[in-house]
Amino acid sequence: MLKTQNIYLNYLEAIERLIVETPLSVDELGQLKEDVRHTELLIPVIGAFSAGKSSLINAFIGEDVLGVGLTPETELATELRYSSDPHLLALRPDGSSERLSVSALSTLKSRANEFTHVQLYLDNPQLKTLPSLVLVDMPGFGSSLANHNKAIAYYLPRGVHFIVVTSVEDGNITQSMLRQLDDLQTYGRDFTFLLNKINLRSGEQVQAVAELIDDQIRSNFVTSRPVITVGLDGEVRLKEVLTRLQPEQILRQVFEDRLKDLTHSLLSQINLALTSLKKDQAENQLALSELAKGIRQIERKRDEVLEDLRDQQLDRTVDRCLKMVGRELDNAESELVSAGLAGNQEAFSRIVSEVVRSSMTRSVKDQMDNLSRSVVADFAQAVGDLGKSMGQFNNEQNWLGQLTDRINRSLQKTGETLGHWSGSLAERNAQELERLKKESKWEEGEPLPRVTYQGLATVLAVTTSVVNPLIELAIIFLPSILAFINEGRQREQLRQKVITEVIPSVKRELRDRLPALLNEQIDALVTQVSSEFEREISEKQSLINELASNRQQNAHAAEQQIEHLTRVREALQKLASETLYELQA
Ligand SMILES: Nc1nc2c(ncn2[C@@H]2O[C@H](COP(=O)(O)OP(=O)(O)OP(=O)(O)O)[C@@H](O)[C@H]2O)c(=O)[nH]1
Ligand SMILES: [Mg+2]
Repeated sequence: MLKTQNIYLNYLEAIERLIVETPLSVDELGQLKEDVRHTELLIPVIGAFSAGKSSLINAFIGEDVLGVGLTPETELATELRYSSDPHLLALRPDGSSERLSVSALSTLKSRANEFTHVQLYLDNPQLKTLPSLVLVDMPGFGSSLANHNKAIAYYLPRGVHFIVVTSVEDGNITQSMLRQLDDLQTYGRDFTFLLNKINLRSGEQVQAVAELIDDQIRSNFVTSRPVITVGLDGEVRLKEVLTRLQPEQILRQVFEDRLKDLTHSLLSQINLALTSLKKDQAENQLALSELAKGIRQIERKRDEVLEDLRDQQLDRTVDRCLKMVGRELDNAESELVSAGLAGNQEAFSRIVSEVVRSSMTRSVKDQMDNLSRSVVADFAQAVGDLGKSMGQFNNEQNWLGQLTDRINRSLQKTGETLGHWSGSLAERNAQELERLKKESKWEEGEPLPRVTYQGLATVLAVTTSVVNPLIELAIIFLPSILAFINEGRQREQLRQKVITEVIPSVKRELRDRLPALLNEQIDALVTQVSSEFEREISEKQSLINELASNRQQNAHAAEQQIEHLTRVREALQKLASETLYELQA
């Protein structure tokens, strides 16, 4: 475990002890502890087939464990971890796994379609020195399209940092790679660029390629980054890259906001409790009835928002996404024609699937960003009166503003970087909603059942849940429109075919599928936002209620409780400033 993980766990446990004798509650605490404890930082190694990804990892660990070869070799993404008991687990889509010996790794290539990925446990000193970092050997672009897509779909939202390997033989960054890098950028993921196999070229040639690549990175990405050259020194170079990653800092980025939010929530509960204890019964009753009104307003608003989204926004969102995909497919026209002329169906399909992925990811994410912000603002406006009355009651003027910020922030969270999560949150939440609908015999038009979310349906989780099934569908229907490729056409004929038939039919297919997928995810997002507001309000209700019932039993208790809560507040503030605000690496 990393140092930061230990510090954060200790912090959460200290909070647990602090609040044990108080009416304060934090639902999130248990889950947060679990997440901190089990977090691993996944580092996928990506690149074209034969770029030397597996060889590089083999060199780093000093064992020839991963399969290496001139044809596409790695078909299943393979995670490497340390264990004193060497073995491998091949994981199936349903979450179950098959335990095998390490030597069985090579036999899995032919069974790739049975599994989602492989976890390799090696008794290896190099891996032992990498606590919480998990290298992932990825299939290259050029492995079977279905397997490659499966790996990218799984690791794009989960990887925290990507190592991008290109062979000096390629001469530059290919279109495929540029699209992949674009996806990383959309997901807010950083990467390190390695120019590999430099021992195959002269120093001058390597220099020229490195400069060209540097230009490409500069013109395609906001920030430039060094191109690291690797020859026969892979072991040392990869180690340097990993050392430079600063896992402690990545971990802080993943958890710091959640820990701060939890702390703020507790401090604001303490303030509310102190106010409530000092006010008389009538004032407390008034606050309670305002809070109850707030909950009703949120529920009303939720149905209104959902209806508006379905009736007004959905079509517009679908149109915007499709327009973007259409434009990018048009841009890829000459690339598509070349693949067609070469009679390469696989390459043709790959380009279509990559273009759809990167443009869809970007446009769905943009749309969901806007949508989630406007939904949060709608709910905040719906409880504007409650905001004012809480301001008066508790002298907490900006409660609503802070709540809005917190919800917005958590929707923007990278969310899924936690490697142990099996499915996306949005998926889990959507399933939960379905379960509750069935259980309550819900019918169209009725308010949706309340889902108690275990975490947030973040914008990225939602985007992933829309884009991945779309890509899978795209791969399934593509072959039927690609039969013409083998008919040996001229360039101009092919171009016409691509423009008038292929691109329109891809768009048609997407138009058929996108609305249902979007609709489902928008529902999950709105339900998520409304339940966040409700949770915050009902937390206040139960706190005031509990204090009131305690007070009826024992009038002296109020004084003692005020004293105790004041001490808890001091201790918490001290602990928080030591752990979250002064922590150095
Ligand atoms: N000359 C030279 N050859 C290398 C180097 N690294 C890898 N190779 C060769 O390149 C070929 C491909 O290497 P792999 O490690 O299988 O490449 P990969 O990126 O894992 O490929 P896939 O798994 O197919 O995506 C093998 O024949 C290696 O021997 C290098 O640094 N220099
Ligand atoms: Mg490989």
